[in-house]
This record gives sequence, structure tokens and C-alpha cells, in this order.
Amino acid sequence: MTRVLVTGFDPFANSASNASEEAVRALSDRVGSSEIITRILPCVFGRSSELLRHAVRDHAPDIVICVGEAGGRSCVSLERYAINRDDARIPDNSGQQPTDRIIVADAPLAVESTLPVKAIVEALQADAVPAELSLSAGSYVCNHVFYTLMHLADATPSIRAAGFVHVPVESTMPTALAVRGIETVIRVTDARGSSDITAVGGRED
Ligand code: PCA
Repeated sequence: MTRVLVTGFDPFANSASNASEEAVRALSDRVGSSEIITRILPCVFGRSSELLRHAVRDHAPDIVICVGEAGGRSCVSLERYAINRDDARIPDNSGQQPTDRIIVADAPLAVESTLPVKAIVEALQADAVPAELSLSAGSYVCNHVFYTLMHLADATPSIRAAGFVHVPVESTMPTALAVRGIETVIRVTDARGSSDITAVGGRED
């Protein structure tokens, strides 16, 4: 049975809730033939990636999907590239506000998701879940966790695929729809591993 670690984030920026936490908490224990393990990470630079590392060490997942909330987006966003920089527009939940800080020393500036992102977007759209590819997860705590995840996955051959997904705020996308979207991300990744389809995914923005 495939073991899938799915993480969400706790609320940040004085918000009372976080759509990623709501959706991750609402996931079933099983999706298809996958066993689902969930964790909620604090919106704190450093501590979030430390907890992610512990969860990977404790549960030895085959697939890791980290989920965050993206205000201002209306689609489930499959993030393609994590960048090796922390550059925070607002303080995190511990008051840290790093500027242009390198996340992992002597590591590449950008790393790529190993989720089959194009196949996932196609499957989501076929299931009437608004979805899109996104080039970047920004430079706040979500990108921090995404970069740490891909660095960790690179050093952990037992991880078949890993990546990051942003979901819209709950008033834009109800939790039930976000849950259905995350379940599709899990199903497609379990079926394909990191093997993606060839499809146009370019954009100019
Ligand atoms: N969204 C923030 C951090 C936590 C979250 O859910 C981000 O996009 O970086």
C-alpha cells in the first residue's frame, strides 16, 4: 500500500483559519489504495521544515504532498519550481521576516516538483475542479517548505514523488471541493509516480 504524507498549514497573517488546514484535516485515512498520514505545519520559517523532516523520518512516506493557502488565487495551483530564498512580505507566526535569505547552503537556486503536475491539472479539470500550473510558490513559508521538501526528497530515494499545491481561501473554494482536488492529486500521483504527460503548460506571467 502506498503511504502518502499530506501537510497543511496553520492560520497566518491574523486570519482565523487556513484553507489548507481545513482541507487536510478533512481528508479520509484512505484514498484509493493509499494510506494517508496528515500533519499541520506552523507558518514559521525553520520550524515548519523541521517538523516536515521529522514527519518524513517517522512515517517513511512514498509520496509527500504539502498544501498551503494562497489568497488571491481562484484555482488549485500545482507549483512547479521552489526557489532557494526566503523573502517575506509579512512576518511569520513567530515574528521572523527574513529578506533574501538562502534556505539551503550550496544548493541549487531552483528545484522542480516531482509530482506529475500536468497530468494532475488535466485530471482536476476533467473532474470540474478549477486547477492550473503555477511557476512559483512565492518566497514565503510555503516556498520554504516546498524547497526543503524537494531537497529532502532528493536525498531520500524511497520517496517516489513530492511537491506542493496551493488551494484558494475557503470563501473562494469550499473545503469539500479542495478536498476532492487533493484526493485527485493523491490518486494521479499514486498511479503515475513522477511520470508526467507531455502537454502545453507554458505561460507568460
Ligand atoms: N500560505 C503561505 C504560508 C502558509 C500558507 O498556508 C504561503 O503561501 O507562503
